[in-house]
Amino acid sequence: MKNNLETSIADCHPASVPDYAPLAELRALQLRRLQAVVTRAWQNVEHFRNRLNERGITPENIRSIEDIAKLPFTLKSDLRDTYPFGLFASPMKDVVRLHASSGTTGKPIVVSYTKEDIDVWTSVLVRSFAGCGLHHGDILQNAYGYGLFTGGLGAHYGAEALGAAVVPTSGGNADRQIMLMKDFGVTAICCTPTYFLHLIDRAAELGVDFKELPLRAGVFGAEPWTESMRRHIENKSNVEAFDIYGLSEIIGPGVGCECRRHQGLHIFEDHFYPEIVDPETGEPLPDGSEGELVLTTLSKQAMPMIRYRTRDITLILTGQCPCGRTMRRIGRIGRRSDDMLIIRGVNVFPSQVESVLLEIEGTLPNYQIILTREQGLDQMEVQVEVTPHMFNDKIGALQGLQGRIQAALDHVLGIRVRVALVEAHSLARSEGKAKRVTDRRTS
Ligand code: DLL
Repeated sequence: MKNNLETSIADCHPASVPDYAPLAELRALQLRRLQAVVTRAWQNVEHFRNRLNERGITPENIRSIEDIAKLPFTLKSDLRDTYPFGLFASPMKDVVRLHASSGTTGKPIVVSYTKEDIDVWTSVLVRSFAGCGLHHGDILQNAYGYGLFTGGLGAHYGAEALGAAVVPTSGGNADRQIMLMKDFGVTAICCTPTYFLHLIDRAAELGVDFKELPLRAGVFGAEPWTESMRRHIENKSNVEAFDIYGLSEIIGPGVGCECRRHQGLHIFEDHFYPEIVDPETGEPLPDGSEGELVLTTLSKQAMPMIRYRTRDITLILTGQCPCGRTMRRIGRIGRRSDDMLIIRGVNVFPSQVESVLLEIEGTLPNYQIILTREQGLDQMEVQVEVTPHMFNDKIGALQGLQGRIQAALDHVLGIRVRVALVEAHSLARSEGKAKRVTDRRTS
């Protein structure tokens, strides 16, 4: 018998609750869907067909779920190299939405959705929210950014389909967020965990006690966070804090989410097949071993992703969750195997900073990125060495250069950064591989 907490999902969508499917049924469904998605990608995506040809395999070679290991990986660079639409498996007339996320250089990576993809995305968010104990009647403030980022619209449609009343505040303007939360009697919030820490601090300054508000659940993700941040959030508010995971390449938020047992994040395995591989060799690792999460979309139409290397380091937890769901769980994502930084929920690669600086006259190819956290908010400072004659010039020239760098970085990174110009040779040189990033954010 499931307890009351877990039955809330059945209350929402009684006809489609695969979360508790018997394992044999789930594996059979996964195999059927894997065969279909591989066939779809093979027929419609030249890049993927070439990859299979190189390996001498065809979709017919996928006879069991374990055969997934025969398939080639997809990397972020594949999205970059086929920019913008090269991995689409649907004609543009069937695409109803495009989103984008930071690439490693100036161009973003682009993802697309058909109507069916949007319906799947909405359904996994309904299942995520329901697993957090949210339901029809909740008032949910959605402070994930709306726009090209998947967080805002993804969470929005999921919450609406659940039957919650959505307050689409998007990110920013903490004072207004707090006012609306109080005045509207908001019961649940979605945002990055660090933004919620910032709201807690700002509310205290405004004399608002989160413990006196009806706010009872927070669904936090888009960046790594820790158990100590969870404790801090829960001590300072009456919020039960949930970890939600996802990435644009796979669908957006809702690839996996914690349930009320808080023992890992259930992956919605009927749509996203998880594997863990050794980040160095790419060899599959057994459940329980830490490694890189690799995900395959089992039902994506517009842009199937086969064995996508997420670069997120985690493990697949062994055993079943006491909630009764059969969907496997992953542990918290604490780090990545590449150099991607997440700043206020936005993905940033040091190589993007480098490509901006290379284009700007007067800078030297030596820079440092300093990350700090002020009042719960991430700050990024880019220190850039400039050519000696710039420092000999008038102050106006330096200010002009600083403004140009600032504007170019803001444009390419999509976040506000501070720029500090420093004299040539004043930044520490490293003996080996350049150390570009100093991360002073503490959890
Ligand atoms: O961050 C989607 C999302 C929106 C997830 C809202 C959760 C909530 P991207 O911008 O493509 O998509 O960034 C994906 O963010 O590969 C992880 O490195 C990181 N990430 C996402 N969720 C978590 C989490 C969205 N719960 C990248 N814990 C991923 C740790 C996370 N890292």
